[in-house]
Amino acid sequence: METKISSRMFEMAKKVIPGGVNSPVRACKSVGCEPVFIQKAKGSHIYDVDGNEYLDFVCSWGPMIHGHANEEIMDAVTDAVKDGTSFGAPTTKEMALASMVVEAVPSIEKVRFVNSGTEATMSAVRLARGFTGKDVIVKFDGCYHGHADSFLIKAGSGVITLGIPGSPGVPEDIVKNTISIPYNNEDLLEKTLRERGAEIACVIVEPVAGNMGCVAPSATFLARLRELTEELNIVLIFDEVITGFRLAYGGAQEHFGIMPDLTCLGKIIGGGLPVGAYGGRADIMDQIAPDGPVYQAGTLSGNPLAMAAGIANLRLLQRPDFYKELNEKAEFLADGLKKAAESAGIPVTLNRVGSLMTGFFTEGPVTDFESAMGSDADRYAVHYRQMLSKGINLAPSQFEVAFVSSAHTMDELKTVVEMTEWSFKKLA
Ligand code: KE4
Repeated sequence: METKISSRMFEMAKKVIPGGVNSPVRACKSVGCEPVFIQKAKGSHIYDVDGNEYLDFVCSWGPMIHGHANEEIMDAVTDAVKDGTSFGAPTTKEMALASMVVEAVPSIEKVRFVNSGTEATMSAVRLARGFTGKDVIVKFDGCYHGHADSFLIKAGSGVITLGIPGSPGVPEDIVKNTISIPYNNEDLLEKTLRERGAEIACVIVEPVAGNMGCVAPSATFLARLRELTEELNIVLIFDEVITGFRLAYGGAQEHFGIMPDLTCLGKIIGGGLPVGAYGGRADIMDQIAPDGPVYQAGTLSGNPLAMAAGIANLRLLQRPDFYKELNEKAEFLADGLKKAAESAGIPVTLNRVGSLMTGFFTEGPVTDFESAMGSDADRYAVHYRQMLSKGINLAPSQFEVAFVSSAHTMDELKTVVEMTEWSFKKLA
């Protein structure tokens, strides 16, 4: 692949943007190469500034569940923009999308839109603290909830990839109220919640972890978490920024049948435009200003263009059999990758939930942060570069997930399996 223009763009970008990127993982540091600059995208493909074409499994980190530049979503945004871009006032579009979210997500009675997943989780935690009058929060090692101070302790995406345990700039005073324990460890969870329940405002969890790579909850983990938080007056927050509208139209909470008190959303509900949201029990949400004392605000929250894209995105998800077909494609791909590893004789643990998956370069099983960290990230880096050279764009980190979209065709997935077998054999 000729990437001269990307290289030149990267050098120029680094002069005016830290690291030349607006989000760390995009710098591709952990996979040992420079990022390519994307010119445009359509369906399952992205095209870089040197004219190279790639089959895309990053999908903008989740929003592009229908593939890129979907006609209905483009039309919805094009129509909306003719009426203006932002008013800073209520609109029917934000009410329409809020009604769709309330109808779709089992536990959400009321929802507030913000502009990113980070804003959603940050606001949900403040709300839980305000509602309970307690300060401590519990998260899980390897889970990432955005870059708000309270979360940057053994976070997942970005922090793990760059090997930063927490982050400079986060005051000790903040993280002293954050407890981080291993994912799927029910004994330690119960011990922690019972010992410190009187101080714990909330537990925030990725119901399927996507930021240490794909790690599924054990058969009993989420139910146990729900039982304990119910008993101990602790708000349970599902961070469904990745899983929301991805695992099912009602998200992971529909998929697993577990009802949290608050849910954070992002990515898919914006159809590629900046949106986040937090919602849940009305008695909790009513504590949010202006009706309640817990403050949260945002200039562009509920932006009409983003709302239009989100409405179009969710409408497309309502097609009968959408998730069945999407998950069948993902299952085909995952099975093919497993067979490719077996055929090449290299240890790969393939974790998949719905249309989210990660191939960990380790014997496995991978059930938490520690076992995920046992993966050979250097080997993944070689695999990433080899696949990119064949026009297949994987996540530039062993500790992220691959996303399948409805735009990926079976023929394309067959090609990916073939290229994977070629790459794995070169690694063996
Ligand atoms: P944003 O602030 O990036 O919109 O959302 C933060 C966030 C919150 N919760 C979960 C479960 C998330 O996965 C994320 C962000 N995901 C990463 C990728 N794993 C975004 C990619 C990036 O940081 O550039």
